Amino acid sequence: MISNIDTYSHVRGESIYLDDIPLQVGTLFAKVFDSTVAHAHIKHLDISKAKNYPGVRAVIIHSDITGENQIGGIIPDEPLLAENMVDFIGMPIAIVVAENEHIAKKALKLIEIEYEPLPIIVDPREAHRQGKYLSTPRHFNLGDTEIAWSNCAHIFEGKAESGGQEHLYIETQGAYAVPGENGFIKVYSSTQGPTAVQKTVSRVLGKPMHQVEVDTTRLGGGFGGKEDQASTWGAMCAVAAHITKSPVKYSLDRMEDMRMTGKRHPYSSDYKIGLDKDLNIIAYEAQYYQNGGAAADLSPAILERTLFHATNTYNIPNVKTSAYPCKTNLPPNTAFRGFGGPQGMFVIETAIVQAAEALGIEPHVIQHKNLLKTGDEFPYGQKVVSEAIECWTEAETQFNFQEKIKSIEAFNNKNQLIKKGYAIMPICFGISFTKTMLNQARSLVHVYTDGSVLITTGAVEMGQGVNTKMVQVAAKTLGIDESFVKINSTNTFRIANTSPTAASATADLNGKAVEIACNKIKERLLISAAEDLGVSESDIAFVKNEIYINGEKSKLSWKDLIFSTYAKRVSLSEHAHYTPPDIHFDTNTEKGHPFAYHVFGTSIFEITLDCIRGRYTVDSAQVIHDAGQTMNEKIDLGQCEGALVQGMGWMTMEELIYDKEGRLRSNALSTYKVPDIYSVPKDLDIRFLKTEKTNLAILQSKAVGEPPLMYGIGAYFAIRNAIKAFNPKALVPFDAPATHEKILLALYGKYGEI
Ligand code: MTE
Ligand code: LUZ
Ligand code: MOS
Repeated sequence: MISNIDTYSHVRGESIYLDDIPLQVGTLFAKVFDSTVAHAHIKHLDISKAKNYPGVRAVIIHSDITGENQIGGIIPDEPLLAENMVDFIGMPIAIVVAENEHIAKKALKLIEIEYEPLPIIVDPREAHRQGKYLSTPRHFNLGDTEIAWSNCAHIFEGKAESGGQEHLYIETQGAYAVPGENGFIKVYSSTQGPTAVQKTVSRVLGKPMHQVEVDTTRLGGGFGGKEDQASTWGAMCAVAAHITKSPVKYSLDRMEDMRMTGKRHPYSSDYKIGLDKDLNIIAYEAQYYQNGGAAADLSPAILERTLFHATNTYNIPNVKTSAYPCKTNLPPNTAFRGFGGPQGMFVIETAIVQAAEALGIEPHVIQHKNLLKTGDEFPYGQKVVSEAIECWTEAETQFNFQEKIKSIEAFNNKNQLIKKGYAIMPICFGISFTKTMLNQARSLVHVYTDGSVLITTGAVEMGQGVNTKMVQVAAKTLGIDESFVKINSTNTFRIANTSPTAASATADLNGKAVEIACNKIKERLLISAAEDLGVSESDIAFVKNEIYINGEKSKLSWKDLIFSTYAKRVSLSEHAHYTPPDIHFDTNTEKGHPFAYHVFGTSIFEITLDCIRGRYTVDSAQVIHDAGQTMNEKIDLGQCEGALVQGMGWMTMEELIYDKEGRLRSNALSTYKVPDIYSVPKDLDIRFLKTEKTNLAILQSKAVGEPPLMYGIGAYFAIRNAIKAFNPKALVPFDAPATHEKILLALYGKYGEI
């Protein structure tokens, strides 16, 4: 197993991000003039003073756009620049292009605007009451809940709220557009979706896609925030470069980024859960009100994934769920690690906890009883290949769960003002883009005459280690050392029509494409080696840069073979395409087989709550995670740790606050708290499930990017458990995040109904 190939340049500060690209002479800098009101007609806009300010080269408004003023990916409902309306605070209205950022900032202040205010909606339930949706609501059904209710021994109903989440990638959004000859433009973009940027630039400039090259070396984090929202800044720079005929760069400052870009969707949900006398969940209904913001962006797809994950890892025979994509006057919310799945899973966990509390039993009894088994059916029709019980059982035994409960009880009996709480959080996450079309990828592999190998894929490196995995796949397939393989930047001229690096599926899709290309080259090399060595192909193996005959090292090395094959005028390059088999989904019936496979896992959280101050420490998070047969333990462990803590942040401390005017109050790191090193569980013990089951993942190494985020939901319920240990009668609404303030109010029964 190799270390992340970026380690060396990262620690030396030598890795190249957007801001490290040397600028061409004559580069100009863009800044956006954005709306200060959440919903209004623009009565009057005057850019003349800004335009005449010394050092300003252009002030661009919607009418200057040569192509289409449209950036909506799924639904064309989002202008790049506002026309006569603004729909959220932070909506771009004009682009100032100047010789430096300082001048651009000064010029922004000279733009004059008058608004005629319109009613503002920030609450998704209010949008729902008014029938304001971004796309059509969706409904998933299994069995018949109406009949099932009458067979239930226990029925509970309630409401759950989960907040938004700021991506807070360390590298903010940005792009650098450089015009070339004959209308060609090259855009360096901090994007998860180079093709999305290419398409958007082509659309707003009115140029064919072959005139637009997008190049991405790596991102300082994306977390979904750059799946499609990077296109905005790429398009702005491209428009500005086109108009000024100069290279244009825009790299957002932190407050611009927080104000103008979308986040994880806040959800407000209703649920109803029914159990039989043996605690089998036999019916579940839920309605999800998704706070989508002012334009559709990826909301319809995110909404769908909420429904896919509505029952998390439980087998429920009767399910009726409805999801509403509510249109509000907030920045369009977007992809964020988990993509609506976490929001759905929080609601079913809430329902189970409410049922358990009402019945006076521990939630884990209900959770355990209802875990998915292989052969069960998801509400969307796919049959389960489950590791749910395996992960749970391993977690229980390896982390001495029963003893832990006893020692927590003993602790709580001894202590009045300090209480411990615990929760167990099993997860199940489907791997594949739910839009079947996006499940495809391509690779380009060149072997040079010195035996070194260069690969390019559609995958974007954003810290998740996908480039390292691609190098591993190529090296393993070709039987050479990883040091022989280099991976190139992601570039739309080398690899066309890429799906975004998203859905945790990047390594699978692109890795399989690399494997196919390498195997095709290897087939030709085998023929060549058999000729050179005078043996049959089936006797030959490529091992550690050498060619072996029946297990014996031959006189031929990898390098010799490459040159000899080149000399025979045989191609040493390959371009390959991969798409996973047998996936499909019918949105008319809402049934199908959308996922290549599922990832499972179980986390156990223990926390200690200071019941005077409402402060807590997370003592431990112990996890059994189903990584299949991991190809890189260090990288996968890093993904699990990062995702778990990011999930905890969403559930416990990151409080995104928009006021009634639609203004983001938590608009800087002084008012928006993200987890730091002290928030990390003191004992963070993540172990991989040992499994022999086969799957469709690359080299059997299951996708790991998003699933572990949902472990963080366990932290929320562990805190609740401790609150209840202190004050069993406390009415604690299910209203995440569980901030210290809310915890303190809850401890003393002051945190009423939501
Ligand atoms: N890890 C790091 N360090 N930085 C990131 O931005 N994004 C996450 C996850 N892990 C992210 C990350 C998200 S949202 C996804 S979908 C996956 O990585 C995407 O990469 P993969 O498909 O290669 O797992
Ligand atoms: N993006 C997307 C995603 O376009 N489709 C998905 O299914 C998805 N899932 C997770 C994260 N991003
Ligand atoms: Mo991840 S939310 O699929 O970028």
